Amino acid sequence: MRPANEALIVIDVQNDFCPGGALAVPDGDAILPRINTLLEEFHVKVFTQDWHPANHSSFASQHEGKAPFEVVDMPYGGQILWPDHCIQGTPGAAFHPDLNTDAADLILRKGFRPGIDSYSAFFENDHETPTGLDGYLDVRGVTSVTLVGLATDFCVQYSALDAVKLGYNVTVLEGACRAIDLDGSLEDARDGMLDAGIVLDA
Ligand code: VGL
Ligand code: ZN
Repeated sequence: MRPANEALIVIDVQNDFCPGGALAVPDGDAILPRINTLLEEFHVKVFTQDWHPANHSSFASQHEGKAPFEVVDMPYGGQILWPDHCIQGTPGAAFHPDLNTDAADLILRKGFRPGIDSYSAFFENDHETPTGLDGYLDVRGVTSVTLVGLATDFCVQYSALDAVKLGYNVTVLEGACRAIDLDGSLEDARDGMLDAGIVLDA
């Protein structure tokens, strides 16, 4: 077992991000066996669940004349528009059936406010509105976090960068993540995470 001050954070391992899903990440389901093994090693285990209302403003369907993967200006900055995904209560929003969800201490839902997206497990995309995860980890005595899940270049990266800013030691296990990789976003994400002092491990 890992020391009690280390948490595993499993990001968005949901049907819509796996092959056949609405925003499928290539090979997204390949990480499941590894994640289930890692869950046995950590005392503190948090899952995040992307959890959008059907009219969420990150959906291209909510913007007249816009297509998925175009970018729009939102009050909090640029927002990539996505296909409708992870709609609250739908099968696409459920965790992948092979994920050992019984192992989770906390399941944290994010992206539920219609007007703002939330890639990070810690803050919504305005980089200000907290999800509450920092407080949870703090009261449980966590000082180091290991991140795995989907997608490397969006929710995993944003969570990792916020975790560093909040003072955690941060490791991303790339072998237990998969990327969307839009226009070089994976390489940008890796560079950004390395610059921030995040450990990228296999
Ligand atoms: C994600 C795009 C939109 C992710 C979530 O989990 O990386 N990406 N919503
Ligand atoms: Zn989303």
